[in-house]
Amino acid sequence: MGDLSSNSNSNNAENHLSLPKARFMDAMDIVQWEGFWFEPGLVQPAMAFRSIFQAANDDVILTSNMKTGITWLKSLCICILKNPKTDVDYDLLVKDNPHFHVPTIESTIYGTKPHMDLYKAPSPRLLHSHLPYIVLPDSIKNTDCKIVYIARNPKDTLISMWHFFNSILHPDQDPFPLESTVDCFLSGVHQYGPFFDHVLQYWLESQKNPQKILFLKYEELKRDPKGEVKKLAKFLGKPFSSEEEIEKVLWRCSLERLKNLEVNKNGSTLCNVHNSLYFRKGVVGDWKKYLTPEMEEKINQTNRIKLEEYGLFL
Ligand code: PAP
Repeated sequence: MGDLSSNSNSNNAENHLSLPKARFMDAMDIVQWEGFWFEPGLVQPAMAFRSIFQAANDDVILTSNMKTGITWLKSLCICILKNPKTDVDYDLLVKDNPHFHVPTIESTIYGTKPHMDLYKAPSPRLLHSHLPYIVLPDSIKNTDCKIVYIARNPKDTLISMWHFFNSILHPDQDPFPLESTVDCFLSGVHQYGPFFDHVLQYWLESQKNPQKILFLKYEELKRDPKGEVKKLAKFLGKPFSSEEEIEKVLWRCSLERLKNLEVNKNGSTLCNVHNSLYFRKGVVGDWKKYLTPEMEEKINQTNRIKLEEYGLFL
């Protein structure tokens, strides 16, 4: 089995010695903090984020578990908030991958030294976090900044994760068996897991405070892109002024277009992960090609117990 551990793990060993530990897929150590699992090197940056970060009222914080469509959401928000309206041909997405423009706070900011100075970033700041709601800094929860969460059907999320982990293995390493990947996913012992608790926390918070947290579903974005993107822009206080504007944003952020941009075909942004790995198929129901009926039923059962009970259908 391959080793997915990052180099930063040993540097932060002292920060997680007392935390519960497990192995993810026999390939990577993970530790539990505040009820969720993280690669060890992420715990200290996540703690720093929680204690140091000061949100501003006009910040926009995107949040997600892994592989639920954040690259798409980042792209859409870049177009809505960052591309100047006065220059309709200017397109930040051509210059860099969306993960470059919208840093993932715990890893990209607090996981590097010296920390990037977030306070010099132009307003409104557009940032992202994979962290569960429970560990977000109080200043995010207590200021007027907005949160947008993107959720995705657990079966497609799992298959997307499985492909991603297989694609970063060394060529001589065997792919991860799907069956044990399903077991890890359902037991919650994976990066940012349990998946279901992560989604549920944001869902419940968005129900309590819909002005502050917009809860989007990947499948809805695929089914009704115009309607969902209109909703997003309105929530961000930047409603579209014409149908053409919406069409343009959707085209700019389409998977086919982003995948074929030079910067995404050949560049790399985060931890030497090749940009092309963020763009695969983007098909709803892709899981049908891979999961057995038994695996499907196990996931459906967990979905029913964990999410449908709370009125959330993914
Ligand atoms: P991350 O957690 O590594 O950042 P994230 O962007 O959340 O990944 O999810 C990746 C998924 O979104 C991939 O799904 P797939 O494996 O099922 O294909 C990827 O293809 C999909 N994706 C990326 N960009 C887009 C886009 N512009 N439109 C639709 N889907 C997209």
